[in-house]
Amino acid sequence: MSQHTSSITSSRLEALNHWVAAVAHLTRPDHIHWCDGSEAEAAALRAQMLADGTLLELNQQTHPGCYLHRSTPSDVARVEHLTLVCTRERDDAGPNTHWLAPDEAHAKIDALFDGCMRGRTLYVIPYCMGPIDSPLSRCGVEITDSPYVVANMRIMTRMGAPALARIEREGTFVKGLHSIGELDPERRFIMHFPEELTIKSYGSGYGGTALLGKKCHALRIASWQARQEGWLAEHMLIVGVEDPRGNIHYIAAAFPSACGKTNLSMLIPPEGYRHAGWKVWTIGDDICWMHPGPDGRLYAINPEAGFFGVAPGTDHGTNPNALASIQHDTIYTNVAVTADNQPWWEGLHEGTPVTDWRGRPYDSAHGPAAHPNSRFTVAARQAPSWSPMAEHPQGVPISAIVFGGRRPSLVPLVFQARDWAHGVLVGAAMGSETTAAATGAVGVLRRDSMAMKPFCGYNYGDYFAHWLSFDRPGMKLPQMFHVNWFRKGAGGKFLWPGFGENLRVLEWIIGRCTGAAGAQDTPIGLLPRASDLHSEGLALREGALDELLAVDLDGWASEVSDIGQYLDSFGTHTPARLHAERERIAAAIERARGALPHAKVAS
Ligand code: SAT
Ligand code: MN
Repeated sequence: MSQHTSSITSSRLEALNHWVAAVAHLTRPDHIHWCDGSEAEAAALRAQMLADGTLLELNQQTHPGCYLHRSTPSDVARVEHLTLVCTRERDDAGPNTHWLAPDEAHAKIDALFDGCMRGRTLYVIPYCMGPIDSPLSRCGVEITDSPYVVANMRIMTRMGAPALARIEREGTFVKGLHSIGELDPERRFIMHFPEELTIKSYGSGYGGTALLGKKCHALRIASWQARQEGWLAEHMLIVGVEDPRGNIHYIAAAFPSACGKTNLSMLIPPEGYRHAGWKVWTIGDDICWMHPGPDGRLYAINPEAGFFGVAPGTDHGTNPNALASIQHDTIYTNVAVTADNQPWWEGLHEGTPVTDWRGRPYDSAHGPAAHPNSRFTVAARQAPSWSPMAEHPQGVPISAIVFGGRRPSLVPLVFQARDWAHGVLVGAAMGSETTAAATGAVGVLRRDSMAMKPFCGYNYGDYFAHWLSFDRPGMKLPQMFHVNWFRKGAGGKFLWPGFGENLRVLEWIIGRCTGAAGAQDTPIGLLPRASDLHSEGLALREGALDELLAVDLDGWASEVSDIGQYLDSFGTHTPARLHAERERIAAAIERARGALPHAKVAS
């Protein structure tokens, strides 16, 4: 059903046709192609990209259906300072976003779009975020001049004819206009107009800035829609943990980009757990949309259909499920290749790189062989741990919400919030070291509330209030937790092994939800004692668990004071309840410090 016409005949699609015509008038493409999502269409685009070098074939014996894309070296990650939220009122966007007035923003970016598709094809990509038949899903249409974007959107979303049919039925959709432009960092913007449900992105071909269904739609625009409609659009993985009795608890967990969401969502249980019958089911690795259900629980869907995962570090030991998923039908971006043309990245124990991510002969003097933010794009159903519930139109009920960041010091392995308001504070106060997923310095500690700093489409103060609003009669809300896999000991080494062993922490979390696990009360929340964690078969350095479960009251006193300044930075938008919650904890810390001068509350 490939359409080479400039419009689709249906009166219900009038708004879409008008918009496509207006964009074509502005951008002047040579051709317009309406994507139907078919295999024939994908094959034709692939052939075209192989012919023009956009894609390179990888070893088809070892990696059937796998291709490599090398991006422009200056276009390998998100660019936060060029990512704008354009609301009529500046205050609605808040100090957490970069803001520009809508008129000025449109004028600025439309000048870049003017004539930019001359000599190119304009692709119209209708897509659905979420299972095609789910009432929780939302549709969009991306216009792009990049066939690489089309190929990735076909993996990452439900794209093509069924999405167009749903748009025709519903009449509403998010508009996303994208052009790679000249791929010039000086002529690059990613603009969001939440009031118009519109995205305009120019000058980048990188995933998070070019696959508009992902961060732009499913987080920035959707967070705005979610606030208006009473749900949550979050930067969270969704994982199902099945215990030996066959009960499955679903956990949603927020971590900043490149902090192991994909790994946690596909975790392989440690041997003892596997023998006992524990299983882990993947629902999503990056984005979670949660709606209150009729029973007052929060039900979550993964709006995506694929994984856009970080390649470096993915190996048999760290994420065998991801490694198994990406052996076939995968698009690799900016990885290195071996002499026999297999994809390679740092942390992969098999193979030797001969060509680096830029296509140069590999020389360690030039830095890593694969870019630290090199990625794989793969259909979620290729993961051995993919849950059949991921396609369920009602979503899965969430038992626990987990927040976590890279905190080399202070923050314990895990603690539970006392109640929802405390949990919202814990999420709001989240801090993490920056990673290679965005341009700029790596390893700098910054506040990243709910891991949404780069993705919240409106004022964080209002966002905190929206989170608090779920605490109302009739709701059966998840328990909330904070974890830290990244704590370092005196020698700078990680104290916790992470990866599969994280299941021990998830087991405690589930035990807290069901009432089976014990905890001790501390001023910062409820912590497991060492004896509350299942540690059989766990090899830790002497004293590491005590260090991981200790509460450094002096350190927390200054952390909580810093959190106060952070909350103040959102002015009157910060809910009074959040201030009160912070003050309650500050007072509890002071009381404990008074009782135990300079002491730590040890496990
Ligand atoms: O922004 S991307 O979606 O490309 C990756 C990330 O930062 O999570
Ligand atoms: Mn992400």
